[in-house]
Amino acid sequence: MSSKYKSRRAFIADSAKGAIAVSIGLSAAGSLIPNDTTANNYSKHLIFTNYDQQPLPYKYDALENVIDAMTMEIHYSKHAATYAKNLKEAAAAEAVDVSKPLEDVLAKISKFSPKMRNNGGGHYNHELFWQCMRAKKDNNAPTGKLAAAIDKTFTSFAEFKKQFGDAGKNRFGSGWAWLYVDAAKTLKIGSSPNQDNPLMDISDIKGTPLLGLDVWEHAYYLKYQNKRADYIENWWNVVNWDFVQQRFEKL
Ligand code: MN3
Repeated sequence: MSSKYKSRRAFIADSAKGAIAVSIGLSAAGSLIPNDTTANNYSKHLIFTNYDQQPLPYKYDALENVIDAMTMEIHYSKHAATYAKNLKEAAAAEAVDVSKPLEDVLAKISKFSPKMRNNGGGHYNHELFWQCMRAKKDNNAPTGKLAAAIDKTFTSFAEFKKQFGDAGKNRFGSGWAWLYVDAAKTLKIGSSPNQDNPLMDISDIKGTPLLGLDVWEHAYYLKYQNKRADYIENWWNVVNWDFVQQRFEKL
């Protein structure tokens, strides 16, 4: 628990109108995101996450041969559902206005509890992750402006996949690999531990995520066991490049 969080909670506890006081505090700072000192490259066009778990955009067996149906079912209905449930508990306890996008909280996550950080990240990351996938496709690759930007930044799609794969393979323990856009509008590859992500003010890598890969063991262990590299290699076949490209073009 950060000292900032303790003081914030103490403030809430001391105030008979805690929720009102906090909401005034937020509006006094203007919108939570623009002109923020964290300098996250946060694009309002990419706000999409609310606090409720959204329906999976395909059936559990849609990614079969890459991610098996049982893994998808447990991952979505147990792991991810629990992040959403715990996030809402944290939001209630910390007087967060859940009618506003979750991204607002992530950008100032250092001011909230570890429960908010872990479950807010967990919920956001998984909501994005499901959208980043679709049924297996041959010769699956980005097209258009995103393909051109990837070639320009990483020299080729093959080199991009190698670097992104390395980010996932080299993440020790649990975490995520990301393709994100930084404040200078440059495509970047990075990874974050646990359920952190580039939107968070505490993150070592900062920007707007375009594509995320879950490398927690729960994402692949039933089918791949210890072979994370095989999971990553197969995962390229189910990446929804249309979705990633749409995000890129909205920036
Ligand atoms: Mn997961």
